[in-house]
Amino acid sequence: MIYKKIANTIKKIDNALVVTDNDPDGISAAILMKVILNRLGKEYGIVVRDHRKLDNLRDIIKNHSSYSSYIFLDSPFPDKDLIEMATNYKDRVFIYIDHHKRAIPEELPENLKYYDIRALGMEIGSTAGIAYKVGKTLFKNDFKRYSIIAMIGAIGDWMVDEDILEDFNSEYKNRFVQNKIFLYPTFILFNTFLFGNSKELVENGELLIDNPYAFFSSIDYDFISKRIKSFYKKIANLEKIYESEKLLVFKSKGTISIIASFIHVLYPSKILIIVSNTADNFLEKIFPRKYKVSVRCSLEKMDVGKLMSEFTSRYGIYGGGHPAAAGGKIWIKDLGKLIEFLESRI
Ligand SMILES: [Mn+2]
Repeated sequence: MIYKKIANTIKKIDNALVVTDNDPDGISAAILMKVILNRLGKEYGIVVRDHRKLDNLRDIIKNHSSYSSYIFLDSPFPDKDLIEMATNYKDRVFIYIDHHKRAIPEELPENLKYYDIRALGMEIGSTAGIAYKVGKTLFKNDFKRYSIIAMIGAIGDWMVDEDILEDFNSEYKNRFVQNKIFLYPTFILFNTFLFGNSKELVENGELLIDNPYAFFSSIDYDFISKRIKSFYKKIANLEKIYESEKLLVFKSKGTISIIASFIHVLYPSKILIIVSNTADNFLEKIFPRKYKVSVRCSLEKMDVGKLMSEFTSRYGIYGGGHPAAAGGKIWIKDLGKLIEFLESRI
């Protein structure tokens, strides 16, 4: 079983740098991985990468060269970069734990442990869910109290699976859940993970279970309230630029991923695209040329992650993601082409 394999791989390492995404799934996965590494007595460090910039893998390894292994969580670095790193650093182990990829690369170096549950053809769940199941493989029912952290990550990616829900229901029955409906403590915690400072959350997250008072004292509530305020302001300022029977396109001033997930709920039968100007240098700030793009879609048989990677490999800068939630970067002049492309595929 895959979780046992991952557990065995982690047992064998001496130390690790954990690299994770800064969204609720990445944060939760990193917290669970910390609990696992702590209990196994491994040394580790953690880097929270900004998912808007797919940080250069080379720099991460170069800046953290004292580690003999690296654990990537919810961090879909391109396969060719992963393989290049593993080939260049044969004395180190690269453990790739994710749920974004569609296929396993044909030639894997021995020291690249490739655990992408989507590529492996397993039932799709969150990365936090993978970390949770690894923890449960190792520490059995004693790990169940961390199921609430797995829930938060899974909700963040809209991927709550039966196993986690069952553990959560049994562990927290009469406290958080009734008839499988997540009552408000889970939502409040989820918002903390969604709008909170990801670095702080990763640093203190396990205290939520081990010492709740210390956890809540560690939260920067001003930071959260500022982000929530700006979130609603951006929603109020969305500008509709295209609408058809199945496609809806908005332009936003800044942050688009959370807005897209939120707005999509209100238009469940449409593919939703949100774009926002983005600049890679000073000149582009004055003369915008690129859009950040976030796509959401719950139409059956559509895989917008695949479509975005197909489109951006032809016209865009980069793109990809999940069947129901994808993103990328395109040239502003190509937005019409993207709309045309998606209309033709619908
Ligand atoms: Mn994820």
